[in-house]
Amino acid sequence: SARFNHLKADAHWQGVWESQGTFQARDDSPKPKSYVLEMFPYPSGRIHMGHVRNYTMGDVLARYRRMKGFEVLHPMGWDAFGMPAENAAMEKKVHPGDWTRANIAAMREQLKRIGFALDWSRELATCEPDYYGQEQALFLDLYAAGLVYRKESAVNWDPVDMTVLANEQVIDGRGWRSGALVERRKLNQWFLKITDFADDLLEGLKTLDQWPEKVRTMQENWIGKSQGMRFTFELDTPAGNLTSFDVFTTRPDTLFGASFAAIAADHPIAQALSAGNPALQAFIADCKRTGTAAAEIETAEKKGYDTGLSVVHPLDPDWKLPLFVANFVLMDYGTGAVFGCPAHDQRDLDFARKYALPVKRVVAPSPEEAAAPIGDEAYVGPGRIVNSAFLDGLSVEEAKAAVIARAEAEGWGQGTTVWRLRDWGVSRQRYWGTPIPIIHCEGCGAVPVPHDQLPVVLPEDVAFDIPGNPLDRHPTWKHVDCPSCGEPARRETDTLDTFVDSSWYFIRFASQPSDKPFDRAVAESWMPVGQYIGGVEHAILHLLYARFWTRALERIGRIGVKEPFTGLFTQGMVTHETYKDPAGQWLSPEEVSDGIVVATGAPVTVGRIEKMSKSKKNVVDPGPIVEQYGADAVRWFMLSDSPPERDLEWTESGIEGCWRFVNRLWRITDPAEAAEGEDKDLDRKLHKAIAGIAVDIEALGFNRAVAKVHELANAIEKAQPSASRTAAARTLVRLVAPMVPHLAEEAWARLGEQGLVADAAWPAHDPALLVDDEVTIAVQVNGKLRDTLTAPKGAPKDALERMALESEKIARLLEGAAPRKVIVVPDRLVNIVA
Ligand code: ANZ
Ligand code: ZN
Repeated sequence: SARFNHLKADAHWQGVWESQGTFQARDDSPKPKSYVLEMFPYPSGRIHMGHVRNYTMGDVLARYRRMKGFEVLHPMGWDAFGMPAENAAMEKKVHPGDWTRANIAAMREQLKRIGFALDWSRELATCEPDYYGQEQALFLDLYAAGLVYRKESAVNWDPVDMTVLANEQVIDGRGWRSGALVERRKLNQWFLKITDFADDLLEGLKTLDQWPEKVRTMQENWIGKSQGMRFTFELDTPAGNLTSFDVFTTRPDTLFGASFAAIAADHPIAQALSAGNPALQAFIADCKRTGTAAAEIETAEKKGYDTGLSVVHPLDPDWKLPLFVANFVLMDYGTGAVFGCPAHDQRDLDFARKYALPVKRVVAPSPEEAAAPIGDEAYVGPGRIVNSAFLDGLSVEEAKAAVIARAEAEGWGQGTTVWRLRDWGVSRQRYWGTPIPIIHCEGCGAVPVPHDQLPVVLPEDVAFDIPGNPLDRHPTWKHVDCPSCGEPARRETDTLDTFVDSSWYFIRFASQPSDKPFDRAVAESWMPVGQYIGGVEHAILHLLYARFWTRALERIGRIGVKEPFTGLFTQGMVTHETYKDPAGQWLSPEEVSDGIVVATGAPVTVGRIEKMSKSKKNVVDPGPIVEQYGADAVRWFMLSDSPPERDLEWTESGIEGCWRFVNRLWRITDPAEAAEGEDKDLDRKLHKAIAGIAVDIEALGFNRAVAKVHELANAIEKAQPSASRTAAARTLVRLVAPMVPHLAEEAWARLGEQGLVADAAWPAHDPALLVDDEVTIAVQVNGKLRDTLTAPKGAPKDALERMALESEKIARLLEGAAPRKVIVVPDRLVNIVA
């Protein structure tokens, strides 16, 4: 039939793949293995266009690799713990588990409707005890190995909701839900020793040459290795019994530009000075009200309290620097104390301008600028040291080394390596997460839950009508006997950060026995993930935590892999136009037609093209689109036009165009009757497409692959009937199979081919046909035509001469004698004078 019946074909082939287990990955396969993974979704309720784009890319690669003879693991699961389920519980009075599982069921059906080549037999959800129980086992193994510890640490506390807030839940210093001013509170929390691996995580980045440069740089900066110096400032007057304190700097070269010293609000010296000093107490309390997010501290107004004390400059005993307590100095970084150099640090400059402190340049980008004044911007670039006694004329790096050498020789400081990376705090005071498998006993301390008592299962009967952690106020759950001494004890009521759940799910996909987290040998047969695809929003934390967790498992001997993802691709977003009505309210695309509001006829203002988001109402739900146009048209749209790393604008005309093209493919892949004859030009185009599309898919250049399919389709349509044309039309089915698999299966069956196109081999290309323009060269011996050669157009003279002499016929004629002379006319002939 002329039209591709997508409704029938989609359902039919999805059913066939499922019933035949086509995409089930076999652990014991003799084929080489390939692991293709997309970041698993959070089960928010519906699949969105971003998911469709992400999973379509992975799907094309997975299907292509199968055709290339690999045993492919391409699994799917659910990152199912987290806040939104608890929010739904509070707002809609539905249990987080019910909400989550219903969402998973709905989203699973939606994904199946798009025909992804997924191994559903390995599906997992992190909220189920068979997953999180194994995570608890791993957590305890890491605990036993000393990679987990507990310490007191500051959190953002919402005094109205009586809950701890994540940094992103603090907006302008207020709780996102309650609007209350957030306080800093100290709580005992669990930490994972990611800092133990800082050097290795940094070094490992060098091996990840199939990761985007940008992501590697982001990770490098997050780990933040820097060379610095610690040194001691002597106080001119003691603070309580304290007479000195240490500062940490990454810029010892700027020491002659110092104009003040500053300590954190919770520094012991600030604490000592605050006794009997209400003004300082008030200042310290004010500092504590600011959140802990670094970005917040960066943007917050710099404030200080002048202690009236001063410190002695270590390079000049007569030079005194005033000592402040400052809100931008953090207690848990470096030593909680700094020297301020306003000319070369922006925070220090803002601070100095506010408190009228001296600003002295000590680094000059050029000799002419040695005395150039500093305006509103600190100079942080390279240059030569000025105004700095024995350092003058040195470069920044030389001066650092010189100051460190002097400090070490004189005994007031020493060089250090410092990391920006902190240990990973994993405690969350929430219900919907993996319970931390620890029991607190008054006599024994923190006792691990014995392995045979895992999993520690979340209680079902919890209430969300009052704020706080439901686990904490559950009447019975936390009351248990100590596994060690048998006395009454209390369960840990914190749950794990959901980033823990996503730090090893890819290993569990590879192997999921019921009695342990994974089987080492099986997991290693699949790992590492060869191609990981996901959003750039996970470029730092998720990827770093997964790299850490894998290394931690490697260290305790559980797996012989350190880098979990050898290839990484971060895809762009799906965008859409935005619309507003005359009153300035956002309108959804369905409410708009031809520039007017459908319901009222009022004119519409078309706004910017932006990432699809609920808040701007510019979301297009893939569900109905798939029904209307078919899975293949939607998949084709996702791959077309934009390079996959760039944003892709969703348009109605775009999807219509894709639908038309799918129908065109349906017609083209039906070569009517067998025709005779060769069409060299079309052969060449076909083989170029075979080779080129393979290269493009391998490089995730899907839009280029799509363009090549278009070119080939045009060429086939234009060609006269011939055996070449028939072959090209038949081969085209396999070339588009990874992208539009339903159409391809249908066309494959129509051609009378055996089995599934999903199981067919990728067509082979003939390298000889890839040569662009060929010419026929006449080869003469003593003026007589003896042979012809096919050579690339424009081939150089010496190459043609060599080809001619290597020809069998010619060699026979010359009988080993060297030619007297060879005359070459490029692109035409070679005449050998014997
Ligand atoms: C003097 C100086 C001069 C600095 C200069 C910078 C530029 P990164 O690179 O992020 O590691 N610092 C040290 N401890 C701090 C703390 N607890 N809270 C806030 N700031 C702190 O930053 C290191 C620099 O941050 C250190 O180097 C110190 O300021 C500041 F031209 O020392 B610097
Ligand atoms: Zn005990």
